[in-house]
Amino acid sequence: MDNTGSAIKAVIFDAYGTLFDTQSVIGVLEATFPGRGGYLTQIWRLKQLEYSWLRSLSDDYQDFRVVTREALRYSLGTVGLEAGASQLERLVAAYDRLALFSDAFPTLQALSGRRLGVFSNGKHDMLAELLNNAGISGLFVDVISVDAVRAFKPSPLVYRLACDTLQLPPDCVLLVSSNGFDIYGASRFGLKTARVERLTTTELRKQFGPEKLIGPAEIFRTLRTQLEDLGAVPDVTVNSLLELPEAIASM
Ligand code: LAC
Repeated sequence: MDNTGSAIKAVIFDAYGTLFDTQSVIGVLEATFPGRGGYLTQIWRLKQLEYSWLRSLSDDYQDFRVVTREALRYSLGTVGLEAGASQLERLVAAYDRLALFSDAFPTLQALSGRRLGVFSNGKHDMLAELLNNAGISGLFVDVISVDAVRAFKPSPLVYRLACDTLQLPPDCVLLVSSNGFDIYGASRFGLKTARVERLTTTELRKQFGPEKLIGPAEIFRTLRTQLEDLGAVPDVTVNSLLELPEAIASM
């Protein structure tokens, strides 16, 4: 599969937030709850990840669709909204049709000589829907779901699963992710990491200041788009997936 002579033998992509834009649920939320789509989008995603960590740490695993549903129910409930079971399901299904970031498809095509995979918190059925709806399932050799070890990122169990599935040592696997907690976990486990920094710290800082109105989107960006300050440093940082093929060529 890989005839590039590179030290990197497989490139695995995080799904939610890296290949796919979790902010794209705003349309269906806004259509369902007019005037509330913006903040619901942020609370939902923040809570979804928080619940993944809570369930993983408490050894009380439920798959990512369940966690996504629970997080949405929590988000609606805290702001005084209700959704019936079928409406809740329809909203959760928005996670099956997330928008593919515009830099994803050309990058995956440019890397087609390599062994490419998806490595995600999503369970296989959820990932299959997502990849099929975006028309990119054929581009990946491996689709690795944390569900096999019943733990979520950044548990070391999931990075071990990735290496075991690929049958490769960690330093031959490159994880591509925009999620700071994923870069942190993968790097601690010994994987090579490429961080996709779509929003630089300099640009983020410009959004803040005494005279600026700060909303949920800005708070989300401070919490989920930046490198975690926990000591792990990615092997490469790119501002767009489009920079990835050249970055990998030099690894
Ligand atoms: C994923 C989460 C981290 O795709 O968004 O694994």
